[in-house]
Parts: sequence; structure tokens; C-alpha cells
Amino acid sequence: MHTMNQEEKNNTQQIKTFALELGFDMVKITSAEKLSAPGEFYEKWLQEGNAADMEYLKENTEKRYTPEKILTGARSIIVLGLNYYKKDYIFPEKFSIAKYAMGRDYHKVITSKLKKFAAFLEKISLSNGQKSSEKSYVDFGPTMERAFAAKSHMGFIGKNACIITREYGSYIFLSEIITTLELTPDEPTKWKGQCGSCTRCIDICPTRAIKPDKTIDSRLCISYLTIENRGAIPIELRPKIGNWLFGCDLCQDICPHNVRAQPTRVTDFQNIPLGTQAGGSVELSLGGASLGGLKSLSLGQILTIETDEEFVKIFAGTPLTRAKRRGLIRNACVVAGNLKLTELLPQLKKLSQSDDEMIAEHAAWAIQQSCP
Ligand code: B12
Ligand code: SF4
Ligand code: SF4
Repeated sequence: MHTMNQEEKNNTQQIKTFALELGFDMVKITSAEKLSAPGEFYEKWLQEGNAADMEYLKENTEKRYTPEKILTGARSIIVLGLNYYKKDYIFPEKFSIAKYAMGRDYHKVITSKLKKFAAFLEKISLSNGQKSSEKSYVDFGPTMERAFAAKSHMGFIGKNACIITREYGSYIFLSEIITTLELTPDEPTKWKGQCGSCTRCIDICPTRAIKPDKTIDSRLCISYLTIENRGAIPIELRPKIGNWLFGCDLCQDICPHNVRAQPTRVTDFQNIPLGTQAGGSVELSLGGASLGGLKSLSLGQILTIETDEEFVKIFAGTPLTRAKRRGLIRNACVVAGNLKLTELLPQLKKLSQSDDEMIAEHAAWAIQQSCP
């Protein structure tokens, strides 16, 4: 029994050291037991329609809170945090992109680390003489990442629904490895982060998407409307989107816990050159201007992307591909209308004649906003 505990401790220590060596900023361990209360909470959130059209959230829901359904014999979960904070770019046209999207796609950055982690776990399990198995996820996997992170004591859940850490505030990506290895779970830390009577995130959210139970109504959230949503943006919500081209950080930027945010160490999250990730450098120009880094992107350039192939060549490797060409042009129309960028009227007029009904309608709306 004692030997087992010692082995558990050694494995836990080795895993934590390796996580930091791989460049993760935080690593915590929790047991892989089913999360019954968060599971019920999740099902209720779905039933109330809060997932909007994100169909993947409605499939295999039990898996999301039952690790055993993902990996037979699951014993522990290694919860990993990667700090992505950086100062916002000031785009010439004064639009905004959420911080998480201002560099190389985090799914790619983290997946490559998780692969190295899997090889390491195989090595330690073999040296212990007991073959373990693992399943690792970042974001898209069927796992309630925030609930497991909260249970691992990585941070607390704020009223804005985010995991807030003592070390980095809330600008951290989560990922996790579910393993059959028996590891020592982390104990609660002395720091008891909390919101107290603060309501800043709720007050600043332009669309009132934050609910009193610390969940988000995706149907109202700018992040959903500009990234995951494939259809039109409801007209009454368009003015509230303000200058957000892709995603939204308002409920995090306002959070007093984020005074502790520190610049990310990940160079991949710095300014990413556009048009270079789809297999070598692509000779492309956007709207007459040659492509530079994401930092030099303009709405005028987005409005002139004509084909999906061109869009993919330009944005490959960045999170912006998630919105697809139609989505990004739709968003650019909304922002152009909200900022009344009359210099974009020629591009908007052309788009208002588009065969694509959604794009034509958003462009016409933007023209109307710019010259009422
Ligand atoms: C769907 C989704 C969205 C949707 C819905 C958001 C939402 N809050 O539910 C949309 C598109 C709107 C969205 C937006 C964003 N997202 Co998102 N999203 C997800 C995804 C894929 C699933 C989230 C989900 O299941 N939601 C349903 C609700 C019910 O669950 P939850 O919020 O995850 O967690 C709740 C429960 O766990 C509960 N809970 C926790 N412990 C306990 C214990 C008990 C006893 C109970 C009863 C409940 C309970 O409290 C949590 C908060 O409500 C996760 C990745 C993943 N696989 O988990 C990323 C994830 C949550 N998103 C992330 C990010 C970065 C964002 C944005 C900041 C991006 C941006 N800047 O535009 C915004 C933030 C919006 C916000 N304030 O939440 C990060 C969050 C990291 C962090 N520090 O918290 C995640 C974890 C992705 C990642 N791998 O890093 N997202
Ligand atoms: S991301 Fe923006 S729209 Fe969504 S809840 Fe936060 S403040 Fe509201
Ligand atoms: S802004 Fe205030 S209420 Fe919202 S998460 Fe931060 S501390 Fe909590």
C-alpha cells in the first residue's frame, strides 16, 4: 500500500514538473469521478436553450461530466492552464478582436504540447510496469473544462462564468488529460478568490448575456454571435456589438482580478503573419495592400475577400478561420455600420449586391447606419 502511495506521489511530481517544462503555466490534478451537480447544471443550461445553435454541445452530454464514459478506468485528470494575456492591438479603424484570437490558434499550440505529454505519460507508466491510457482535450472535446478546473482548485468561477486564477486572472486557456493513472489530487489553496458584491462584468455586458447563475446565454453573447453563429446577427443586437469584429473581452477586461494578468510567454500568441500558415508563404494582397501581420488587418481588406479559398489562405493557423469567410464579412459589416465608417461605402455597396443574401442584407444595414 505504502509503495503504491509513493509511486503515486512520484508520478504526480514528475507530471507537474513536465507540464511546466512543456510551457504550461499552471497544472493541477483532480480525481476523475463523475461531476453529478455540474452535470445537472449543464443539462439545465442546455434545456433552457442557452447553447443556441452549437449542436456539438447537445450530443453525448453525459460524457462531458463523466470521465469514465470517455476513458474506461479513468482515475485522474491533469488540468492544464496556459496564460494568453497580451495588450490589445490598436487597429487603425478602432475595431477589436478578442485577445485569445490575436495569435496562432491555441488549439494547434496546445495540441502539440498535449501530444508530447501523452508520450511522456506512456514512458512513466511503462517504467512503473503498469500501462496507462490517456485521452486529452482542449476546448472542442466533450468535457466540462471549467467544472474540472474549479474542482482541481486551479481557480474559482466568477460571475462572468470564467475560471479566475490567483496567478494570471482569467486570461488562461484550459486543457486536460484524463488518465488511468492514480495521482494525488491537489488540495484547496489558501487563496479564496471571490467576486463578493462586485457586479462589474454583469453591468458592462452590452447584451445582458450574463445570467445570475454565473452562466452565459449564448444567444446574446457577442462571442457566440461573431464566432460560432452561422446565420444573421439579430438586428436588435447589432448596435450592441459595437466594435467587436471577433469575440468579446468586455466581461474579463473589466474584472478587478485581471489586474494580476501577466504577458504571455508564448511567442506563437504574438502577432501572427497572415497568409503564411497554409503550407509556406502565400503571395497575396488584400484589397491592394500587401499582407502583414494580423496587427495590420483592416475591415476594408476583409470586405474584399471574394472566395473561401482566399479566406483560408489568408487566415489559416489563426482562430479567425472559425467564423469562416461569410461570418467574418458579416461581422465586418456590423462593425463598419456601428463605427459609421463612410470610407467603406464603396466596398459595402458592392457587397449589398452579393448573391449571398446574408452578406447583402448586412452590407445594406451597414450602409443605412453610415448614412441614415
Ligand atoms: C460553448 C463555449 C462557449 C460559448 C458559451 C459560453 C459559456 N460560458 O457557456 C460561447 C461561444 C459564448 C463562449 C464564449 C467564450 N469562451 Co468559451 N467555451 C465554450 C466551451 C466549448 C463549452 C462551455 C460550456 O460547456 N458551457 C456550458 C456551461 C453550463 O458550462 P461552463 O461555462 O463551461 O461551466 C459552468 C459549470 O461548470 C458550472 N460549475 C462549475 N463548477 C460547478 C460546481 C457545481 C456544484 C455546479 C452546480 C456548477 C458548477 O459553472 C461554470 C460557469 O457557469 C468551453 C470549452 C469546454 N469544452 O468546456 C469554452 C471555454 C469555456 N471558453 C473559453 C473562452 C476563452 C471564451 C471567451 C473568453 C472567448 C472570447 N473572448 O470571446 C468567451 C467568454 C464568454 C464568457 N463570459 O463565458 C475558455 C475559458 C477559459 C477560462 N479561463 O474560463 C474555455 C474553457 C475554452 C478553453 N479551452 O480554454 N464559449
Ligand atoms: S463575452 Fe461580451 S457579450 Fe459575452 S458575456 Fe462577456 S461581455 Fe457579454
Ligand atoms: S467583474 Fe467582478 S463580479 Fe465579474 S467576475 Fe470579476 S470580480 Fe466577479
